[in-house]
Amino acid sequence: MDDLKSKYLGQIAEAGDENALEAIRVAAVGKKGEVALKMRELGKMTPEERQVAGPALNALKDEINSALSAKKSALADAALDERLRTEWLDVTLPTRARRQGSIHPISQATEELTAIFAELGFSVAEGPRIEDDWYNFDALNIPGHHPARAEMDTFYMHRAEGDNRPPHVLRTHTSPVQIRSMEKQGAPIRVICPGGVYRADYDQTHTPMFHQVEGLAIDKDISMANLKWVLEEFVKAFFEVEDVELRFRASHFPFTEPSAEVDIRCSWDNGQLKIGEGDDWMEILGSGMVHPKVIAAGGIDPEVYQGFAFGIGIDRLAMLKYGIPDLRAFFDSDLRWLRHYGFAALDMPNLHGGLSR
Ligand code: 2NL
Repeated sequence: MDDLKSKYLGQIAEAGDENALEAIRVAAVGKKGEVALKMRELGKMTPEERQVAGPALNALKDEINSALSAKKSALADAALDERLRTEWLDVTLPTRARRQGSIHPISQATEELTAIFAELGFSVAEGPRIEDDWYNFDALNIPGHHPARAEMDTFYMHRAEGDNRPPHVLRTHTSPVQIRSMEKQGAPIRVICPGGVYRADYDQTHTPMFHQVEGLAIDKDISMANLKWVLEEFVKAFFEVEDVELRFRASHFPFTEPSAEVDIRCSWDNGQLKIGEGDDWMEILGSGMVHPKVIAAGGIDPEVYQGFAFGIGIDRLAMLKYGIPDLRAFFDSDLRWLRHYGFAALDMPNLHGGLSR
């Protein structure tokens, strides 16, 4: 019996893993193990022998079992120590790069065109998006009966009962900012006014809020030749082309006389727009010589001063420059488009569903 004990305790001490331990358990104290065989021999013994051998076998069985479980937990501890030793994290490593937000294409276009006009001597002015109807319409020689004033086209602010202030509107162009600039600064003046404007229009090519930049230059001898040069310089710089050709078409705006719509020479080769060359023309802006009534509305003497003005849609400029075919890419909550065009502005977590694709 001492042989059995030292044999199995020795094997247990040597066992390298749980499988080896289990094999030892089966061989030693399993149903058909060596201790069980010895137990069966008890029947052949004399009662005296049995009284000694029985408890001794039980004690042996207990001893082997407790050696097995002690060894089992020692093996588990060793395995854990080994994992702790080999599996580790370097908490000082830099984190995975997070995609940063980036500028929206309309903001990008606004910054670029502002820098270009700054080089041409234009300062920048901003103003309120809610205007009274004098700044938005009357000062711009848009009479009370003009269709642009109708609620069909213009968003009017709700007015409480007894509110006697003049009607207020969401500005339909940034011209009111130029009127305010004339009032504040007087002549001579060279200013651009970029910003959001509102019209009650919504379809494939119109959104109720869009962006415009208007320019104004007033001095004692300003002509349409100055307008043409400024616009040429702007178009070349903005679209990054060596040369452009502009075409002025007679038009009408209440706030300019004469008025011209301006096209740039371009080509469309299987969907690819090239600016400055080709046989096509693309309208990009409206312009003209500021109407004397508008100069007077800005507090400047139209007998002494005259000037030019123009208005350009920024959203469309951005679409043309960055190759974005659908206006809705700017304003939809579907982020795939802006990402597609390299603008990841909305990739910030927790905004529009965060980083999900
Ligand atoms: C267009 C037309 C234009 C102006 C805007 C303007 C401003 C003042 C006085 C006179 Cl304060 N004119 N702005 C002039 C001509 C055209 O915009 O179709 N824009 C996309």
